[in-house]
Amino acid sequence: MATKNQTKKTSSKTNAKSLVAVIMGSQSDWDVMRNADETLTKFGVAHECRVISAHRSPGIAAEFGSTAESRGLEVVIAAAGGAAHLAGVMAAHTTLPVLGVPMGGGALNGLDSLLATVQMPGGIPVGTLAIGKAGAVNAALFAVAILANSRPELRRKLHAFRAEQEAKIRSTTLS
Ligand code: RP5
Repeated sequence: MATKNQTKKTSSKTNAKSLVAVIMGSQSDWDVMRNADETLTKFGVAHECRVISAHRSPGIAAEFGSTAESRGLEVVIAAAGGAAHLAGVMAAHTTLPVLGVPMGGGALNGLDSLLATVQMPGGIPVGTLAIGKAGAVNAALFAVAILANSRPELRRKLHAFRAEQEAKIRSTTLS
């Protein structure tokens, strides 16, 4: 079992450098954030997943954010619960697009994480997705959409994914 601040997993079929980082405040977020990992894997996007806490490991968070661009990353997905500062801290340290995923559960059922992630003061943007699993999947799809601007193969895969979703709806019958 991976411990806090360890790289949880690096996913790349070709051992290419990661284009997307999926980071989360705690190992307890992994059950939800594995959905982002799986979605990026489905699209064949080289990525890495790891635990970094804005509160418990502020030095690691600052270093990760400030070196993200020079390491070749193009998008950072940051998930956190409670007083969810991780995405905001990442955005403070990098000009790469940062996508925030508020974690559910906790005393306020994710409303605290949602507000903490989405309410960034002007000047330091965080693109905030839905609470929990939907947000994890959509953050990955959003990352793919960003990468697809300069990668026609990813754009084709996104079109195919949408067509597949539509075909499923079209073939749904209610008994
Ligand atoms: C946040 O606190 C994490 O992102 C997690 O969602 C929440 C609870 O963390 P644990 O106490 O389960 O480690 O920093």
